[in-house]
Formats: sequence, structure tokens, C-alpha cells
Amino acid sequence: MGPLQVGTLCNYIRDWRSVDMELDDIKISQAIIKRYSEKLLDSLESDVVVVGGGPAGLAAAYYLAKANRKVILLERRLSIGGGMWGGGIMFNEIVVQREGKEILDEFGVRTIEADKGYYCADSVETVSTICSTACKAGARILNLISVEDVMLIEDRVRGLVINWTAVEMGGLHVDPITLRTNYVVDATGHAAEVACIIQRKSGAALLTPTGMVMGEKPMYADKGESTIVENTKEFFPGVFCAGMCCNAVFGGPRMGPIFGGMLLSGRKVAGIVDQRLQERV
Ligand code: 48H
Repeated sequence: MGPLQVGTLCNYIRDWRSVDMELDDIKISQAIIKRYSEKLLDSLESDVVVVGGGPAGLAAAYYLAKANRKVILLERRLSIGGGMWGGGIMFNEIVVQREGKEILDEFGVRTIEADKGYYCADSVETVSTICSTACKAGARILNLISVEDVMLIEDRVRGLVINWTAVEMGGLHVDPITLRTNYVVDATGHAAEVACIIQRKSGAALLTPTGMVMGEKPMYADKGESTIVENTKEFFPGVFCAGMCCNAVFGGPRMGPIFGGMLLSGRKVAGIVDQRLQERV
């Protein structure tokens, strides 16, 4: 369909029904239940599960899907995008540096050079475009699902334990289900939730200098942006970090509303995991 011509919109004011079909409420419900069940069943085994649908998780899921990996992204909230929607103090603009802009260019997100080397993008356009591109590349996104535990067998994480966010929010006593996967990416942002679960429940040392989640350091945009990418690595057998989680796990500074590091970290973790998957065969 080409662009709408002036004058054609008024056609839609008249009767819009092209087919004579009565809608059956039950068929609508059946279609949703069937299709979602198929998606969930097909998600029980995968190459990679990304936990968290912020910019880092979305970028990771996109690049892995583009590399033909079976990737599932789990997001606790109703909306995908994490902390990106709000830009800085709810001014819905984000800033990226030149390397981050190159990734936005790849997604087709428009940027404006606000100052030399500082590029602005509309945060709503950025989140919606990256999310859409990741889905179309083949990443499966399941929202409203929280990861509450890991499946740890013989000192390696081999899966994730999930439940509906509504169960978590309601404090309901409902048992979870398990997804098996080759690799996990913790992209849960400041909270580093998967890392904290592993630390709390396994008793084993993480692959950090202290063996623990080291904790995020105070704001320092320049350093935070580079350490985020450096710290994008495996922190427990089978589990990698991406985005803000990396500086929480390895002890780097926060960086405020500059998002290039999140995208670069997501791309880097996708490369590392893809390589590890190649080495398995
Ligand atoms: C399912 C979960 C779980 C769980 C959390 O916070 P995010 O946007 O994370 P990043 O790393 O992609 O981006 C960080 C950026 O948004 C930011 O906060 C910056 C740049 N801060 C700098 C500063 O100085 O403050 O997204 C994480 C997502 C969220 O959508 C959570 O809902 C989700 O992960 N999540 N999903 N199961 N257990 N925990």
C-alpha cells in the first residue's frame, strides 16, 4: 500500500466492513490462547534467553536473532524499553556518542547532532524502532514475565525459572515453570537480578575480582560508558551481563541518560554468545 492520498481518508467514514462476517467472541479467545501457548511451548528450549527488555537486552536480542540464533527475551513489565522511554528526567530525548549513533543508524532511528559528537534521538522512536526491528529479526519477546530463579546443574546455569509478573506482584503462592537454554544474558539493569539470584542461592563465587556482585559506582559518564562495554562478559558459567547490569556486577560507574554504551554492550554480548554457540558444535 502506498502513501495515503489526500481525499481518500473520507472513504473510511462510510461503512468500513468489506466482508459480511459476524465476529465470534469465543474464536477471538481461542486464537489468542492457541497462538500464545504455541509461542510459550516453543520457548521452553532455546539458544539464549535474554532477561530484561531495556536497550541492552533489546540490542542483544536483535543481533542474536540476526545471527539466526533462537533467542527469547523475557520482560517483567507490560512495556518493553526499560529506562529508555523517560530519556533524562522524563525529557523524552536520549544522547548517544558517535559509536552509539552508528547502531541507531543501523536500526533506522533518526538522530540530530546536538553538539560535536553528542547525538540526540527521540526516546519513543528509539524504543519502538529497536523493539520492532528485534521482533522482525526473529527475537521472541515475552512480556509480563519475571525471572525468579535459575536452574543450576553441575555448577553451570542451564535454564531460568519464570512466573507471571502478576503472581509476583500479587504475592500469590503459585509455582513457576522452567525454560532450558544454552546461555543466559542478564540485562536487568541497575538491579542485576540474575547475578543477585545466583549469588544469593548458589553460594558459588562469581567470575568477578571479589567473587561477588561488586555494586554500581557514582555517576561518571565518560568512564561509565567505556567500562560498561569492557565489563560485558561472562560472570558465571553460562551467564553473561549486558548494559547497566555489567557495571553493577563488576563495579563500574553509572552514566546518566547517555545510552550508546547500552547498545554497544548488547551488540558485544550477542557477539560473544554467538561465538560460544559456534564453539559448541
Ligand atoms: C524479567 C526483568 C527482571 C526480571 C528486571 O533498566 P533497563 O533499561 O536496563 P539497560 O541496561 O538495558 O539500560 C539501562 C538504562 O535504562 C539506564 O537505566 C541507565 C542508562 N542508567 C544510567 C543511570 O545513571 O541511571 O532495562 C532492564 C529491564 C527492565 O525493563 C526491567 O523491567 C527488566 O529488565 N527486568 N525482567 N525478570 N527478574 N528484572
